[in-house]
Amino acid sequence: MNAARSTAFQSRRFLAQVVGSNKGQDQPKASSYKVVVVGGGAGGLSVASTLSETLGNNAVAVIDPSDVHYYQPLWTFVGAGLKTFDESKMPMSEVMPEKAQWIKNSVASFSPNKNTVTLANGDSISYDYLVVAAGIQVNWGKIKNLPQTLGKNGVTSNYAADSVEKTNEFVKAFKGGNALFTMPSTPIKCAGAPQKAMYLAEEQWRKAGIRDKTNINYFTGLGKIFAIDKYGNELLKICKARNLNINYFTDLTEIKPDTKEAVFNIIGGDKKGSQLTLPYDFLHVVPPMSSPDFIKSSELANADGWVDVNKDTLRHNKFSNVYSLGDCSSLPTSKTAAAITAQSAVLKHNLLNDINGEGKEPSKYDGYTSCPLITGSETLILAEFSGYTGKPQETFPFDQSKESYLTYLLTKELIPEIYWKSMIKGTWDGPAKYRKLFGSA
Ligand code: UQ1
Repeated sequence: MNAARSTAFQSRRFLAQVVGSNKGQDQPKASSYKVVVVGGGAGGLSVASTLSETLGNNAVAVIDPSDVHYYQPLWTFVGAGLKTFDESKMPMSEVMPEKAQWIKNSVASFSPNKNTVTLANGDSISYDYLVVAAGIQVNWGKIKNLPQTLGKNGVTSNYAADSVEKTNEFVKAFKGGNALFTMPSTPIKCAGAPQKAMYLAEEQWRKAGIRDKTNINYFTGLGKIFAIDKYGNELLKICKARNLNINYFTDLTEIKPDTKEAVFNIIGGDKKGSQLTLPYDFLHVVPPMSSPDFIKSSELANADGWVDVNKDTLRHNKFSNVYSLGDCSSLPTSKTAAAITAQSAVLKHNLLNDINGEGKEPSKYDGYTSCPLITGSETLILAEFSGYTGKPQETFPFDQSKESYLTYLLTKELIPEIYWKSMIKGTWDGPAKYRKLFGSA
Protein backbone atom coordinates (compact mmCIF):
# COMPACT_ATOMS: atom_id res chain seq x y z
CA MET A 1 0.00 0.00 0.00
CA ASN A 2 1.36 3.43 -0.81
CA ALA A 3 1.78 5.94 1.99
CA ALA A 4 -1.29 8.02 1.09
CA ARG A 5 -3.54 4.99 0.90
CA SER A 6 -2.10 3.59 4.13
CA THR A 7 -2.80 6.84 5.96
CA ALA A 8 -6.32 6.96 4.56
CA PHE A 9 -6.82 3.37 5.68
CA GLN A 10 -5.70 4.16 9.24
CA SER A 11 -7.58 7.42 9.59
CA ARG A 12 -10.82 5.88 8.38
CA ARG A 13 -10.44 3.13 10.93
CA PHE A 14 -9.68 5.69 13.65
CA LEU A 15 -12.73 7.74 12.68
CA ALA A 16 -14.92 4.66 12.80
CA GLN A 17 -13.71 3.98 16.34
CA VAL A 18 -14.25 7.55 17.53
CA VAL A 19 -17.65 8.33 16.06
CA GLY A 20 -18.88 4.75 16.15
CA SER A 21 -19.80 2.88 13.02
CA ASN A 22 -23.33 1.95 12.10
CA LYS A 23 -21.93 -1.44 11.20
CA GLY A 24 -20.32 -4.25 13.16
CA GLN A 25 -21.11 -6.48 16.04
CA ASP A 26 -21.88 -3.82 18.66
CA GLN A 27 -25.16 -2.79 17.02
CA PRO A 28 -28.49 -4.36 17.97
CA LYS A 29 -29.60 -6.52 15.06
CA ALA A 30 -33.01 -7.20 13.66
CA SER A 31 -33.80 -10.85 13.23
CA SER A 32 -35.61 -10.52 9.92
CA TYR A 33 -34.53 -9.08 6.56
CA LYS A 34 -35.83 -8.84 3.02
CA VAL A 35 -32.54 -10.26 1.74
CA VAL A 36 -29.87 -12.10 3.69
CA VAL A 37 -26.50 -12.43 1.99
CA VAL A 38 -24.14 -15.08 3.37
CA GLY A 39 -20.56 -13.94 2.78
CA GLY A 40 -18.83 -10.56 2.54
CA GLY A 41 -16.40 -11.52 -0.21
CA ALA A 42 -16.37 -10.36 -3.82
CA GLY A 43 -19.75 -11.96 -4.68
CA GLY A 44 -21.59 -11.07 -1.48
CA LEU A 45 -20.55 -7.41 -1.52
CA SER A 46 -21.27 -6.85 -5.23
CA VAL A 47 -24.81 -8.12 -4.71
CA ALA A 48 -25.44 -6.57 -1.28
CA SER A 49 -24.30 -3.11 -2.45
CA THR A 50 -26.84 -2.85 -5.25
CA LEU A 51 -29.66 -4.51 -3.31
CA SER A 52 -29.21 -2.32 -0.23
CA GLU A 53 -29.09 0.84 -2.39
CA THR A 54 -32.28 -0.26 -4.17
CA LEU A 55 -34.21 -1.60 -1.18
CA GLY A 56 -33.11 1.00 1.39
CA ASN A 57 -31.72 0.95 4.93
CA ASN A 58 -31.65 -2.36 6.77
CA ALA A 59 -33.55 -4.40 4.19
CA VAL A 60 -30.35 -6.31 3.51
CA ALA A 61 -28.05 -8.13 5.95
CA VAL A 62 -24.60 -9.52 5.21
CA ILE A 63 -23.40 -12.34 7.45
CA ASP A 64 -19.61 -12.66 7.67
CA PRO A 65 -17.36 -13.31 10.69
CA SER A 66 -14.18 -11.82 9.13
CA ASP A 67 -12.58 -8.59 10.32
CA VAL A 68 -10.72 -8.18 7.05
CA HIS A 69 -11.78 -8.35 3.39
CA TYR A 70 -9.01 -9.49 1.03
CA TYR A 71 -8.66 -8.86 -2.69
CA GLN A 72 -7.09 -12.27 -3.21
CA PRO A 73 -6.30 -11.91 -6.93
CA LEU A 74 -3.45 -9.64 -5.78
CA TRP A 75 -1.76 -12.43 -3.82
CA THR A 76 0.17 -13.79 -6.83
CA PHE A 77 1.76 -10.33 -7.14
CA VAL A 78 2.36 -10.19 -3.37
CA GLY A 79 4.07 -13.61 -3.46
CA ALA A 80 6.42 -12.24 -6.12
CA GLY A 81 7.15 -8.99 -4.28
CA LEU A 82 5.40 -6.94 -6.99
CA LYS A 83 2.65 -5.63 -4.66
CA THR A 84 2.49 -5.29 -0.88
CA PHE A 85 0.19 -7.42 1.27
CA ASP A 86 -1.42 -4.27 2.68
CA GLU A 87 -2.67 -3.35 -0.79
CA SER A 88 -4.74 -6.55 -0.82
CA LYS A 89 -6.74 -5.83 2.34
CA MET A 90 -9.36 -3.53 3.80
CA PRO A 91 -11.19 -3.67 7.14
CA MET A 92 -14.56 -5.36 6.58
CA SER A 93 -16.25 -2.36 8.23
CA GLU A 94 -14.91 -0.14 5.43
CA VAL A 95 -16.16 -2.22 2.52
CA MET A 96 -19.56 -3.14 3.97
CA PRO A 97 -22.32 -1.33 2.04
CA GLU A 98 -23.55 1.73 3.95
CA LYS A 99 -27.21 0.70 3.95
CA ALA A 100 -26.71 -2.99 4.74
CA GLN A 101 -26.52 -4.48 8.24
CA TRP A 102 -23.34 -6.42 8.91
CA ILE A 103 -23.96 -9.46 11.10
CA LYS A 104 -20.47 -10.33 12.29
CA ASN A 105 -20.95 -14.02 12.89
CA SER A 106 -20.79 -17.29 11.01
CA VAL A 107 -23.62 -19.42 9.74
CA ALA A 108 -24.02 -22.74 11.56
CA SER A 109 -26.94 -24.10 9.52
CA PHE A 110 -29.61 -23.34 6.93
CA SER A 111 -33.36 -24.10 7.24
CA PRO A 112 -34.57 -23.24 3.73
CA ASN A 113 -38.04 -24.66 4.38
CA LYS A 114 -38.46 -22.13 7.21
CA ASN A 115 -36.58 -19.30 5.46
CA THR A 116 -34.09 -19.01 8.30
CA VAL A 117 -30.38 -19.36 8.94
CA THR A 118 -28.96 -20.17 12.36
CA LEU A 119 -25.78 -18.43 13.47
CA ALA A 120 -22.87 -19.88 15.44
CA ASN A 121 -24.13 -17.98 18.53
CA GLY A 122 -27.54 -19.70 18.22
CA ASP A 123 -29.44 -16.65 16.86
CA SER A 124 -31.95 -17.30 14.11
CA ILE A 125 -32.19 -14.84 11.20
CA SER A 126 -35.14 -15.00 8.82
CA TYR A 127 -35.32 -13.79 5.25
CA ASP A 128 -37.61 -13.42 2.27
CA TYR A 129 -34.69 -14.07 -0.10
CA LEU A 130 -31.32 -15.68 0.55
CA VAL A 131 -28.09 -15.19 -1.43
CA VAL A 132 -25.31 -17.66 -0.66
CA ALA A 133 -21.86 -16.29 -1.52
CA ALA A 134 -19.72 -18.06 1.06
CA GLY A 135 -16.66 -18.82 -1.08
CA ILE A 136 -14.57 -21.97 -1.09
CA GLN A 137 -12.94 -23.84 1.79
CA VAL A 138 -9.20 -24.47 1.58
CA ASN A 139 -8.53 -27.85 3.20
CA TRP A 140 -5.00 -27.33 4.58
CA GLY A 141 -5.32 -30.35 6.86
CA LYS A 142 -5.84 -32.75 3.95
CA ILE A 143 -2.09 -32.68 3.24
CA LYS A 144 -0.25 -34.47 6.02
CA ASN A 145 2.03 -32.11 8.00
CA LEU A 146 1.13 -29.05 5.91
CA PRO A 147 -0.49 -26.98 8.72
CA GLN A 148 2.65 -27.21 10.89
CA THR A 149 5.19 -26.79 8.04
CA LEU A 150 3.55 -23.92 6.15
CA GLY A 151 5.67 -20.77 6.23
CA LYS A 152 8.80 -22.65 7.40
CA ASN A 153 11.91 -24.08 5.74
CA GLY A 154 10.95 -23.33 2.17
CA VAL A 155 7.30 -24.48 2.35
CA THR A 156 4.85 -21.77 1.33
CA SER A 157 1.53 -20.96 -0.35
CA ASN A 158 0.07 -17.88 -2.03
CA TYR A 159 -3.37 -19.07 -0.88
CA ALA A 160 -3.03 -18.05 2.80
CA ALA A 161 -2.92 -14.54 4.26
CA ASP A 162 -0.18 -15.58 6.66
CA SER A 163 2.10 -17.33 4.18
CA VAL A 164 1.78 -15.28 0.97
CA GLU A 165 4.63 -12.94 1.96
CA LYS A 166 6.79 -15.99 2.81
CA THR A 167 6.71 -16.97 -0.86
CA ASN A 168 8.70 -13.89 -1.80
CA GLU A 169 10.98 -14.32 1.22
CA PHE A 170 11.77 -17.96 0.35
CA VAL A 171 12.17 -17.24 -3.39
CA LYS A 172 14.74 -14.54 -2.56
CA ALA A 173 16.58 -16.76 -0.04
CA PHE A 174 16.70 -19.76 -2.42
CA LYS A 175 20.21 -20.78 -3.44
CA GLY A 176 19.33 -23.45 -6.03
CA GLY A 177 18.14 -27.06 -5.79
CA ASN A 178 14.72 -28.63 -6.27
CA ALA A 179 11.73 -26.31 -6.53
CA LEU A 180 8.28 -27.93 -6.60
CA PHE A 181 4.93 -26.26 -7.35
CA THR A 182 1.70 -28.18 -6.78
CA MET A 183 -1.92 -27.99 -7.94
CA PRO A 184 -4.57 -30.37 -6.53
CA SER A 185 -7.10 -32.44 -8.48
CA THR A 186 -10.12 -30.80 -6.80
CA PRO A 187 -11.81 -27.64 -8.12
CA ILE A 188 -9.93 -24.60 -6.75
CA LYS A 189 -10.30 -20.83 -6.88
CA CYS A 190 -8.22 -19.26 -9.65
CA ALA A 191 -7.02 -22.41 -11.37
CA GLY A 192 -4.12 -20.49 -12.96
CA ALA A 193 -2.55 -19.31 -9.70
CA PRO A 194 -0.52 -22.49 -8.97
CA GLN A 195 1.45 -22.06 -12.20
CA LYS A 196 1.66 -18.25 -12.02
CA ALA A 197 3.69 -18.68 -8.80
CA MET A 198 6.13 -20.86 -10.75
CA TYR A 199 6.60 -18.45 -13.68
CA LEU A 200 7.36 -15.56 -11.33
CA ALA A 201 9.79 -17.56 -9.16
CA GLU A 202 11.61 -18.92 -12.22
CA GLU A 203 12.11 -15.41 -13.54
CA GLN A 204 13.57 -14.26 -10.21
CA TRP A 205 15.97 -17.23 -10.05
CA ARG A 206 17.05 -16.61 -13.65
CA LYS A 207 17.74 -12.95 -12.86
CA ALA A 208 19.64 -13.98 -9.71
CA GLY A 209 21.94 -16.19 -11.81
CA ILE A 210 21.00 -19.46 -10.07
CA ARG A 211 18.73 -20.90 -12.74
CA ASP A 212 21.30 -23.50 -13.90
CA LYS A 213 21.50 -24.84 -10.33
CA THR A 214 17.71 -25.16 -10.09
CA ASN A 215 15.30 -27.93 -11.14
CA ILE A 216 11.73 -26.74 -11.43
CA ASN A 217 8.84 -29.20 -11.41
CA TYR A 218 5.11 -28.51 -11.64
CA PHE A 219 2.78 -31.19 -10.26
CA THR A 220 -0.87 -31.03 -11.26
CA GLY A 221 -3.67 -33.39 -10.30
CA LEU A 222 -5.21 -32.78 -13.71
CA GLY A 223 -4.29 -34.10 -17.15
CA LYS A 224 -3.85 -30.67 -18.79
CA ILE A 225 -1.97 -27.49 -17.96
CA PHE A 226 -5.07 -25.35 -18.62
CA ALA A 227 -8.67 -26.26 -19.46
CA ILE A 228 -8.84 -24.20 -22.67
CA ASP A 229 -6.35 -25.26 -25.37
CA LYS A 230 -6.00 -21.82 -26.95
CA TYR A 231 -4.23 -20.68 -23.76
CA GLY A 232 -2.90 -24.10 -22.68
CA ASN A 233 -0.89 -24.46 -25.91
CA GLU A 234 0.87 -21.13 -25.31
CA LEU A 235 1.57 -22.06 -21.70
CA LEU A 236 3.10 -25.37 -22.82
CA LYS A 237 5.43 -23.45 -25.15
CA ILE A 238 6.48 -21.19 -22.27
CA CYS A 239 7.15 -24.20 -20.00
CA LYS A 240 9.26 -25.82 -22.72
CA ALA A 241 11.26 -22.67 -23.47
CA ARG A 242 11.89 -22.03 -19.78
CA ASN A 243 12.66 -25.67 -18.91
CA LEU A 244 9.76 -26.15 -16.51
CA ASN A 245 8.84 -29.84 -16.18
CA ILE A 246 5.15 -30.64 -15.99
CA ASN A 247 3.94 -33.77 -14.16
CA TYR A 248 0.27 -34.65 -14.75
CA PHE A 249 -2.13 -36.64 -12.54
CA THR A 250 -0.06 -36.11 -9.39
CA ASP A 251 -1.68 -35.12 -6.11
CA LEU A 252 0.45 -33.96 -3.15
CA THR A 253 -0.56 -35.96 -0.04
CA GLU A 254 2.22 -35.50 2.49
CA ILE A 255 5.17 -33.32 3.43
CA LYS A 256 8.05 -34.86 5.39
CA PRO A 257 9.66 -31.81 6.97
CA ASP A 258 12.56 -33.71 8.61
CA THR A 259 13.90 -35.08 5.33
CA LYS A 260 12.42 -32.21 3.23
CA GLU A 261 10.48 -34.57 0.98
CA ALA A 262 7.11 -34.28 -0.75
CA VAL A 263 4.93 -37.35 -1.33
CA PHE A 264 2.57 -37.54 -4.31
CA ASN A 265 -0.18 -40.00 -5.22
CA ILE A 266 -0.26 -40.78 -8.92
CA ILE A 267 -3.93 -40.71 -9.88
CA GLY A 268 -3.82 -41.29 -13.66
CA GLY A 269 -1.67 -42.53 -16.54
CA ASP A 270 0.61 -45.63 -16.61
CA LYS A 271 1.69 -45.44 -12.98
CA LYS A 272 -1.78 -44.85 -11.57
CA GLY A 273 -2.06 -46.06 -7.97
CA SER A 274 1.65 -45.65 -7.15
CA GLN A 275 3.42 -42.99 -5.09
CA LEU A 276 6.30 -40.65 -5.79
CA THR A 277 8.57 -39.15 -3.12
CA LEU A 278 10.83 -36.24 -4.05
CA PRO A 279 13.22 -34.00 -2.13
CA TYR A 280 12.49 -30.27 -2.14
CA ASP A 281 14.38 -27.11 -1.27
CA PHE A 282 11.42 -24.88 -2.14
CA LEU A 283 7.79 -26.07 -2.16
CA HIS A 284 4.79 -23.93 -3.20
CA VAL A 285 1.62 -25.77 -2.15
CA VAL A 286 -1.94 -25.34 -3.34
CA PRO A 287 -4.09 -27.57 -1.10
CA PRO A 288 -7.29 -29.38 -2.08
CA MET A 289 -10.43 -27.26 -1.76
CA SER A 290 -14.14 -27.97 -1.36
CA SER A 291 -17.47 -26.37 -0.63
CA PRO A 292 -17.57 -25.04 2.96
CA ASP A 293 -18.64 -27.71 5.49
CA PHE A 294 -21.72 -25.74 6.63
CA ILE A 295 -22.99 -25.76 3.03
CA LYS A 296 -22.04 -29.38 2.30
CA SER A 297 -24.12 -30.56 5.25
CA SER A 298 -27.17 -28.45 4.30
CA GLU A 299 -30.24 -29.02 2.14
CA LEU A 300 -28.90 -26.39 -0.25
CA ALA A 301 -26.06 -28.63 -1.46
CA ASN A 302 -25.92 -30.86 -4.53
CA ALA A 303 -24.24 -34.29 -4.36
CA ASP A 304 -20.78 -32.65 -4.64
CA GLY A 305 -21.49 -30.17 -1.84
CA TRP A 306 -21.93 -26.99 -3.91
CA VAL A 307 -25.06 -24.79 -3.68
CA ASP A 308 -27.33 -26.36 -6.26
CA VAL A 309 -28.32 -23.56 -8.63
CA ASN A 310 -29.62 -23.31 -12.19
CA LYS A 311 -26.62 -22.51 -14.38
CA ASP A 312 -28.48 -19.84 -16.38
CA THR A 313 -30.51 -17.99 -13.75
CA LEU A 314 -28.43 -18.68 -10.57
CA ARG A 315 -31.66 -19.55 -8.77
CA HIS A 316 -31.63 -22.60 -6.47
CA ASN A 317 -33.00 -25.73 -8.10
CA LYS A 318 -35.25 -26.59 -5.14
CA PHE A 319 -35.78 -23.39 -3.11
CA SER A 320 -37.01 -20.63 -5.40
CA ASN A 321 -36.20 -17.76 -3.01
CA VAL A 322 -32.54 -18.81 -2.77
CA TYR A 323 -29.73 -17.74 -5.13
CA SER A 324 -26.00 -18.39 -5.15
CA LEU A 325 -22.93 -17.10 -6.96
CA GLY A 326 -19.17 -17.43 -6.86
CA ASP A 327 -16.95 -20.20 -5.58
CA CYS A 328 -19.52 -22.01 -3.38
CA SER A 329 -22.08 -22.30 -6.20
CA SER A 330 -22.54 -25.31 -8.48
CA LEU A 331 -22.09 -23.07 -11.58
CA PRO A 332 -19.99 -25.23 -13.94
CA THR A 333 -17.35 -22.66 -14.83
CA SER A 334 -13.97 -21.86 -13.31
CA LYS A 335 -14.02 -20.08 -9.98
CA THR A 336 -12.65 -16.53 -10.34
CA ALA A 337 -13.46 -12.97 -9.27
CA ALA A 338 -13.91 -12.16 -12.96
CA ALA A 339 -16.65 -14.80 -13.23
CA ILE A 340 -18.43 -13.11 -10.34
CA THR A 341 -18.60 -9.81 -12.27
CA ALA A 342 -20.89 -11.44 -14.82
CA GLN A 343 -22.71 -13.67 -12.32
CA SER A 344 -23.59 -10.81 -9.96
CA ALA A 345 -25.25 -8.82 -12.76
CA VAL A 346 -27.44 -11.80 -13.66
CA LEU A 347 -28.28 -12.61 -10.05
CA LYS A 348 -29.26 -9.01 -9.21
CA HIS A 349 -31.47 -8.72 -12.28
CA ASN A 350 -33.28 -11.96 -11.50
CA LEU A 351 -33.63 -11.38 -7.78
CA LEU A 352 -34.90 -7.78 -8.18
CA ASN A 353 -37.30 -9.09 -10.79
CA ASP A 354 -38.68 -11.51 -8.16
CA ILE A 355 -38.90 -8.78 -5.52
CA ASN A 356 -40.53 -6.19 -7.80
CA GLY A 357 -42.82 -8.70 -9.46
CA GLU A 358 -42.39 -6.96 -12.81
CA GLY A 359 -42.19 -10.21 -14.73
CA LYS A 360 -39.19 -9.12 -16.82
CA GLU A 361 -37.40 -11.67 -18.98
CA PRO A 362 -34.86 -13.49 -16.75
CA SER A 363 -31.22 -12.68 -17.36
CA LYS A 364 -28.96 -15.63 -18.21
CA TYR A 365 -25.33 -16.25 -17.25
CA ASP A 366 -23.18 -17.41 -20.17
CA GLY A 367 -20.37 -18.98 -18.11
CA TYR A 368 -17.95 -16.03 -18.61
CA THR A 369 -14.75 -16.34 -16.60
CA SER A 370 -11.24 -15.02 -16.88
CA CYS A 371 -7.80 -15.97 -15.67
CA PRO A 372 -5.03 -13.39 -15.94
CA LEU A 373 -2.05 -15.77 -16.31
CA ILE A 374 0.94 -13.78 -15.10
CA THR A 375 3.94 -15.29 -16.86
CA GLY A 376 6.61 -12.82 -15.68
CA SER A 377 7.08 -9.42 -14.09
CA GLU A 378 6.13 -7.72 -17.38
CA THR A 379 4.02 -10.29 -19.21
CA LEU A 380 0.57 -11.83 -18.98
CA ILE A 381 -1.78 -14.05 -20.99
CA LEU A 382 -5.34 -12.84 -20.37
CA ALA A 383 -7.49 -15.94 -20.75
CA GLU A 384 -11.17 -15.00 -21.06
CA PHE A 385 -13.68 -17.68 -21.99
CA SER A 386 -17.03 -19.27 -21.28
CA GLY A 387 -16.70 -22.24 -18.95
CA TYR A 388 -19.97 -23.47 -20.48
CA THR A 389 -18.89 -23.63 -24.12
CA GLY A 390 -15.08 -23.61 -23.75
CA LYS A 391 -14.99 -20.78 -26.32
CA PRO A 392 -12.77 -17.71 -25.80
CA GLN A 393 -14.67 -14.48 -24.96
CA GLU A 394 -11.87 -11.93 -25.26
CA THR A 395 -12.41 -8.25 -24.46
CA PHE A 396 -9.67 -6.73 -26.59
CA PRO A 397 -9.25 -6.73 -30.37
CA PHE A 398 -5.94 -8.65 -30.30
CA ASP A 399 -5.00 -12.26 -29.63
CA GLN A 400 -4.99 -12.48 -25.83
CA SER A 401 -3.28 -15.89 -25.84
CA LYS A 402 0.01 -14.10 -26.61
CA GLU A 403 2.00 -12.66 -23.72
CA SER A 404 1.27 -8.95 -23.37
CA TYR A 405 2.56 -6.03 -21.30
CA LEU A 406 -0.72 -4.16 -21.75
CA THR A 407 -2.83 -6.87 -20.10
CA TYR A 408 -0.13 -7.21 -17.42
CA LEU A 409 -0.50 -3.54 -16.51
CA LEU A 410 -4.29 -3.79 -16.72
CA THR A 411 -4.31 -6.68 -14.24
CA LYS A 412 -1.74 -5.21 -11.88
CA GLU A 413 -2.92 -1.60 -11.79
CA LEU A 414 -6.38 -1.04 -13.29
CA ILE A 415 -8.39 -4.12 -12.31
CA PRO A 416 -7.66 -3.71 -8.56
CA GLU A 417 -8.98 -0.12 -8.83
CA ILE A 418 -12.09 -1.38 -10.63
CA TYR A 419 -12.51 -3.94 -7.86
CA TRP A 420 -12.31 -1.53 -4.89
CA LYS A 421 -14.06 1.44 -6.49
CA SER A 422 -16.72 -0.28 -8.57
CA MET A 423 -17.09 -4.05 -8.35
CA ILE A 424 -17.71 -4.38 -4.60
CA LYS A 425 -19.90 -1.26 -4.79
CA GLY A 426 -22.14 -3.10 -7.22
CA THR A 427 -21.45 -0.93 -10.27
CA TRP A 428 -19.19 -3.20 -12.38
CA ASP A 429 -20.91 -5.84 -14.48
CA GLY A 430 -17.72 -7.16 -16.05
CA PRO A 431 -16.17 -6.35 -19.41
CA ALA A 432 -19.02 -7.64 -21.65
CA LYS A 433 -19.95 -4.15 -22.89
CA TYR A 434 -16.33 -3.36 -23.82
CA ARG A 435 -16.17 -6.64 -25.73
CA LYS A 436 -19.10 -5.41 -27.80
CA LEU A 437 -17.59 -1.93 -28.15
CA PHE A 438 -14.27 -3.31 -29.44
CA GLY A 439 -16.17 -5.67 -31.72
CA SER A 440 -14.26 -8.61 -30.27
CA ALA A 441 -17.35 -10.62 -29.23
C1 UQ1 B 1 -12.60 -8.28 -14.10
O1 UQ1 B 1 -13.56 -7.56 -14.37
C2 UQ1 B 1 -12.29 -8.58 -12.76
O2 UQ1 B 1 -13.02 -8.06 -11.74
C3 UQ1 B 1 -12.89 -6.74 -11.41
C4 UQ1 B 1 -11.23 -9.41 -12.47
O3 UQ1 B 1 -11.08 -9.72 -11.18
C5 UQ1 B 1 -9.96 -9.79 -10.53
C6 UQ1 B 1 -10.40 -9.94 -13.52
O4 UQ1 B 1 -9.45 -10.67 -13.25
C7 UQ1 B 1 -10.70 -9.61 -14.89
C8 UQ1 B 1 -9.80 -10.15 -15.96
C9 UQ1 B 1 -11.78 -8.82 -15.16
C10 UQ1 B 1 -12.13 -8.49 -16.59
C11 UQ1 B 1 -11.88 -7.06 -16.92
C12 UQ1 B 1 -11.33 -6.61 -18.05
C13 UQ1 B 1 -11.17 -5.14 -18.20
C14 UQ1 B 1 -10.85 -7.50 -19.14
